Amino acid sequence: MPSAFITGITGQDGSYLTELLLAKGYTVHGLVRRSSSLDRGRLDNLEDVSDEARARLHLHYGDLGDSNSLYRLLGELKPDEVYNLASQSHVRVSFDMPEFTTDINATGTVRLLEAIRSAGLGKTTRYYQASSSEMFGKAVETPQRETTRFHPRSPYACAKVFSHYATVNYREAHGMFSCSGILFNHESPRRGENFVTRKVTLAAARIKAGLQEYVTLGNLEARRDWGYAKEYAEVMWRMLQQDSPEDYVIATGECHSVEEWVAEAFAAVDLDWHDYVRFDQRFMRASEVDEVVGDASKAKRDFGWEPQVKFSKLVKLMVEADLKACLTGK
Ligand code: NAP
Ligand code: F7E
Repeated sequence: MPSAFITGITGQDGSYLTELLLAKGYTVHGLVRRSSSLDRGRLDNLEDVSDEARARLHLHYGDLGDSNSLYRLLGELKPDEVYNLASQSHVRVSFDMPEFTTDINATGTVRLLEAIRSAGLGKTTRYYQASSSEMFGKAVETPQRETTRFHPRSPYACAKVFSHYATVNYREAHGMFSCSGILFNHESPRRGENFVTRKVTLAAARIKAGLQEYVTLGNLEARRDWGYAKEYAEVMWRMLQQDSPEDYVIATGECHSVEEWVAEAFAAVDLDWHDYVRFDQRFMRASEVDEVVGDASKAKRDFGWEPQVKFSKLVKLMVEADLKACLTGK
């Protein structure tokens, strides 16, 4: 049975990928950070995982900032596949903590790649890097594809560009099966509560349920290509099953403004958003990504990938999940 090592396993994507790999019969090893709380809500609530499958899930303490833990774990576990999903993933926060963000999102990638090589796995283990549409930033062409030049606009995006090229370099220099998924924004009911999509669907649900009065937001004009995280996690696995390592853009090809997301979410609970949204300068960014939209035709051509859930369906499924949780208290 194949085995996988996932960094960032407690995050949105890590939880979906874990469900998928367990369902495929993998043994899954996850890297978890020590924290004062043992709350790992997403992993505690994995869906459709039998007791037998859950017994194949193993969590290990470590950190992308700590080489020793990575070297020890890769040496001991010798996984067939490594998925590097861990990062300080909040773009706005990266302006407050640029050094930490660079250490984890950029240097952390090299620590992990070197740990794989040092364990003697450089020619056998397959590596997936979580690259991001934020790398396109002030985009030089629309839509963005694998060949579009990067113009990062935040410490987060600069670090992701570094890791993207490190992944290419380990492929070219050391012959590793290392590849990047350049994933555009992907959302779900498991999305962190301080990303704009979830912040808004949660607020709409809570306001409807009488638990909240209003929500404060920043730039409503930014435009994003939002897809469904569950579908995007499946692509990560698919990329590692190809005959050769290649990078892929994964996107829906549809672009909507934050304001459109807000309007759709409040409409889903029969409310007019104008009555509930306030502006707060704190949520503005020093340099913004105004608009990104992806062209995923390479993924469609090579392995038939096409998104099933797009904007309206996605907003609706997230609002419904938040409303249900508000009303049932779960
Ligand atoms: P997320 O929910 O924020 O999860 C991030 C994960 O990284 C968490 O498990 C977190 O652990 C872990 N982590 C953070 N710092 C770490 C460190 N120093 N050492 C070890 N683990 C650490 O992010 P996501 O949405 O699932 O995204 C997964 C990856 O894809 C990230 O690399 C993100 O930058 C990238 N990405 C995301 C999107 C998107 O739209 N979601 C798009 C493109 C790329 P804790 O639970 O302990 O905090
Ligand atoms: O912001 C605007 C904000 O934080 C989206 C990460 O997963 O996707 C994500 O990065 C837009 C921005 O996502 C608020 O200014 C307005 O223009 O939800 P976000 P992001 O920055 O696009 C990429 C692909 C990643 O790789 C990242 O890891 O919404 N916005 N008002 C706001 N954003 C937030 N967070 N909060 C607000 O109140």
